[in-house]
Amino acid sequence: MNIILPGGTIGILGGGQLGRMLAMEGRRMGYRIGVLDPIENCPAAQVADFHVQSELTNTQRVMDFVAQVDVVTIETELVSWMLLADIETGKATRPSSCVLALVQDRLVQREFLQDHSFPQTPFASVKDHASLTTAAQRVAFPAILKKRRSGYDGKGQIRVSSLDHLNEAWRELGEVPSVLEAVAPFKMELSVVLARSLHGEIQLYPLAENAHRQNILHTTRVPAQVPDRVRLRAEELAVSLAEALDYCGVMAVELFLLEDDTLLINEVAPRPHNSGHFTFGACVTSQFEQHLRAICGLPLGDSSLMRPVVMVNLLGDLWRNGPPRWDHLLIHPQIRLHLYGKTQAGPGRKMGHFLLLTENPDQALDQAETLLRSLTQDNPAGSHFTTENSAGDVSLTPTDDQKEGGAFQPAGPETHTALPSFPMATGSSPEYTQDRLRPPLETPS
Ligand code: AIR
Repeated sequence: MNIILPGGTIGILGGGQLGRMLAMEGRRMGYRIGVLDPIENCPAAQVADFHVQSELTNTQRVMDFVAQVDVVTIETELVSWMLLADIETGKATRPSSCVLALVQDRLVQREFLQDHSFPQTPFASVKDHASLTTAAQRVAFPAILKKRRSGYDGKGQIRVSSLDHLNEAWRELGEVPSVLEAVAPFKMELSVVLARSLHGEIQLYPLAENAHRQNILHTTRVPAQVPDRVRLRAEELAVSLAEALDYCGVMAVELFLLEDDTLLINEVAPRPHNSGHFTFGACVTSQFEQHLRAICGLPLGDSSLMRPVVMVNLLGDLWRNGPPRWDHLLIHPQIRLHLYGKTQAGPGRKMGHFLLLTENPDQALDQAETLLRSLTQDNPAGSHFTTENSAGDVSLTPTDDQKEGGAFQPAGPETHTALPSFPMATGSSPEYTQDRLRPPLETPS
């Protein structure tokens, strides 16, 4: 394959936040970016060179799109692997349809891990009513029934604690092919994000320590606070997996750390990953640039961490009582805010994230929680949302009235909630000091 240099065109199937950050990094590097996604003004379309508004399943539109680009990649597993197989007969496609086929079906993924002797939790296939009992004999409760396809962020899965409960869950999921997995008694959730180039070169990002809330990633702390031998084992598992898949691009391996320091593989994501968002701001090369380098046949960038960091996801729930208080967050110079440009804020929907760069990873999680809370403290009275549908999604489009004032006016500094003083990361330049650039944190309310 020829190397694709800046000036070439990258086609991304899917236009959510991952596509957006790929597009941002790609455009910075001088690539043209095309995005295919059904939603008008989706997050990636807002920053891409061109957007084809189409369902990911519309073969004709997808093929027309692919004809306009030099290399194709995905930002969601919801792309059909069969369509990807058609695409790759005529166009460089990374990751490959084989990898996607394997990863987008939980059972196939589990069987692949088993065949390659990777450690994982006990599991069993559930394909019909009769297999529920067999599955319950093989997998101890508590367990999780997960649809084989199309689930992410806890969607399409139900935790079960008895056979009756399992029967109910099976009905609730629509009696579709599923997998029953034993709940792993983990003490910590970890992930390894890595990039593998076309030539097999690998760059590992530092091990990430993750916390979830309601099955959705809440925070990532890097470096993970684990002994070196745990880190080395996690890296070894991730590298072996990337090699076993003959992977090209960025991928993430989610892991559970058990009490005895055993590691189990939870799942593999064949794309940049939410737990790798810290790289976009805290590492020399972000996971997004790294993915583009890999799929374009270039050497990989340096994945070193420049500063310890905590990433916090910003979910749609934060918008419920009005716009979050970005002024409370942005008062801190060590914060990097990313908002994805989504126009509807649903409960549990990922709307953005922030990074807290720090020299003090021990305290950073508490500090990040304080900052997160500050976003909903002293919300201006009244909601600025124009509509709310039955799913609880709120539109972020202001009415004309609201555009003129009220809730949309940034509140003055006198309304800042008192926040603790956070130790600054040590910058290389002495002029970037807390005192000179930052207003005092303990502002009286
Ligand atoms: N995504 C893909 N797999 C898992 C996640 N979180 C990202 C992709 C996708 C977006 O989430 O960027 O396009 C979909 O987000 P939403 O809020 O529209 O469901």
